[in-house]
Amino acid sequence: MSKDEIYKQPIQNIEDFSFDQTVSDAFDDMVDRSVPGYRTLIANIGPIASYFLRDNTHCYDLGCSHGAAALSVYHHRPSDAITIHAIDNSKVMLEKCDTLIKQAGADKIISTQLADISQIPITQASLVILNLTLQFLPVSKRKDLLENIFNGLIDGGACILTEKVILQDEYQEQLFQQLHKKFKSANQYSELEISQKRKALENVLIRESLETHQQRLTDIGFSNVITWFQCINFISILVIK
Ligand code: GEK
Repeated sequence: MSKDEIYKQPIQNIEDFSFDQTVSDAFDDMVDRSVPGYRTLIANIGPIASYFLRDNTHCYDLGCSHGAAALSVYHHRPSDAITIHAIDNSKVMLEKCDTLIKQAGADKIISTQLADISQIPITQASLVILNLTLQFLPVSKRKDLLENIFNGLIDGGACILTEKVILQDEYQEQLFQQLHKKFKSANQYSELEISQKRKALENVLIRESLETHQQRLTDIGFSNVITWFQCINFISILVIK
């Protein structure tokens, strides 16, 4: 795993963050050191999946990156009568995902697809995972995607939605921004790295509040919207049809 040193040196013109080769090379280190609780999320997605997966249905990992969530589901699958679709629109991220899936011997169960998640059909799904992905989709496209997921889920099927959120209360928002920064500093990111990365993400990762997510999901028709995980400003919700 390459160490994430992408923003270590001063950069004159900071470009918008994108999931290119440099990011793919450093991704596993980056996500571990930047997302509080990432390993806990991945470790729990599999067991949660095992509760919801049904034979002859599909599981979708949307914005799969290197396939960590898809592989967690794979390792906890209740049977082989499911297909896991690992989908990402970054060619380089998906190539690495493919390699890791083959290394795990999981390629009979997990199929990968290079696609924009706002353009894909979702059918006969018992579980859909959006682990830190919806935040990268333009806000205007989020409701359509979640409606597509709702329509593609079987009754009792679930969606795991993990997001970095914005807090509605100004004091709490500032506090959690600072606490997230402390988390990154504790993981050996310098002030420069933190501020340059923040700039690169500012137009790319658009946070919404937990309340906004909950309202949208309820409006779409999901019967249960339950927060099952939170670490600072990273929240994962279990949404059940
Ligand atoms: C994990 N879920 O390790 N269509 C397809 N993929 C997309 C789109 C889109 N429209 N927009 C962004 N992506 C992973 C982590 S990372 C989160 C998810 C992060 C993809 C993008 O290429 C990237 O691989 C992923 O979503 C977001 O459990 O890096 O903070």
